[in-house]
Amino acid sequence: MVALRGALIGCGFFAVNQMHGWRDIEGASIVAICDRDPERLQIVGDQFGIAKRYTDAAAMFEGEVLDFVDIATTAPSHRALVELAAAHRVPAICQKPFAPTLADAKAMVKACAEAGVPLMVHENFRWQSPIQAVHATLDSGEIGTPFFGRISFRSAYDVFSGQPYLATGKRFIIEDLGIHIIDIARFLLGDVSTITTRTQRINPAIAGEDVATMLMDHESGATSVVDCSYASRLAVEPFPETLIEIDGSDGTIRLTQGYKLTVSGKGGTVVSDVSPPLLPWASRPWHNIQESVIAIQKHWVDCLAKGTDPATSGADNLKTFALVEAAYAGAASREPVHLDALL
Ligand code: NAD
Ligand code: 89V
Repeated sequence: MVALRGALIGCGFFAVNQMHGWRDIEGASIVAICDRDPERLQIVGDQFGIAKRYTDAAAMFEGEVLDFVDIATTAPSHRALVELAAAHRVPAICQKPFAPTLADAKAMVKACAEAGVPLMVHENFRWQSPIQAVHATLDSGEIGTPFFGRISFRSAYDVFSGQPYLATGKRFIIEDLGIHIIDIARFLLGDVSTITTRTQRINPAIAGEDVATMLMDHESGATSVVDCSYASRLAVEPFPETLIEIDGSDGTIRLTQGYKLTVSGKGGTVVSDVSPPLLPWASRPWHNIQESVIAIQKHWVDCLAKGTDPATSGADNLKTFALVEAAYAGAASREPVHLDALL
């Protein structure tokens, strides 16, 4: 199989994981990289042996023949870069959060649809193996029809040292982390019709909210609570584990700290260890997220080969992104927000 020729834009903190992922995936390789910061370009270029280096994305699209581009910059640049890819008819992966606003995200989906190129949002949390295990259990019918879910991420891990920009934005936990947890809720319980949100800022040293509690009505009739905190000091720091409770008509699922999955269903109670593997290049505690990077990138390569839509296509991710916008609107108004008005 001829490897797809990819390029990566944005050689920052998280892109290193994506570069490791691409190095391990058969069927695709990164042939060029771009960062407007020459220092990051040199660090990542040298680490992964990439000779073709650009400080300007437009010059890279002009100079290279590409099968896809992987955009790993922060949100303010996403729209311009995705539109550039679409103008060159190059399929694009775009990191989360998809864009600064829902209007931008919709324009990006439109640009790629009009150019006839696939667009996937790098929404990787649903690809974590413990989350996939919960999804497979639901699919098996073991607990019947789910009617309640709690998807929870509570931590006091210092995310600001690796990603200093997280401390400075007016928006923090919903936009950066809640977006993943909301997406997991959609993945497990289906699309959402209404969201009610409360936010708090506990850490006085940051600009945005670091606690968010969201109540969601799913179109299936299920109710979920999505709760996120970076202000919760626990006996054993759980970062970056997402904990899950799902109750169904015939049983329950519990994903508890330490990657322990307990399923009480039609066949009795089964407890299993669903810890993610520690890949050779990964490091604890990030290995859970790092493994999901390679999983979503493999999915992208499969989708390009088969001509199918990625699970987290741009169009799909509009529904996750709209929930983020709705959560902020609802936190401000203290009223429930209906999603159909946004989509
Ligand atoms: P970062 O600031 O460390 O890196 C971004 C890089 O992009 C920088 O080196 C910057 O110079 C470069 N850049 C910005 N605009 C550019 C442009 N127009 N052209 C070329 N280069 C440009 O940020 P980060 O922490 O690596 O985060 C990047 C993205 O990844 C964010 O959207 C963040 O939310 C996301 N992220 C995702 C996960 C995940 O699990 N999916 C985890 C961490 C971060
Ligand atoms: O996954 C992310 O998007 C990261 C973190 C886990 C720190 O929230 O920004």
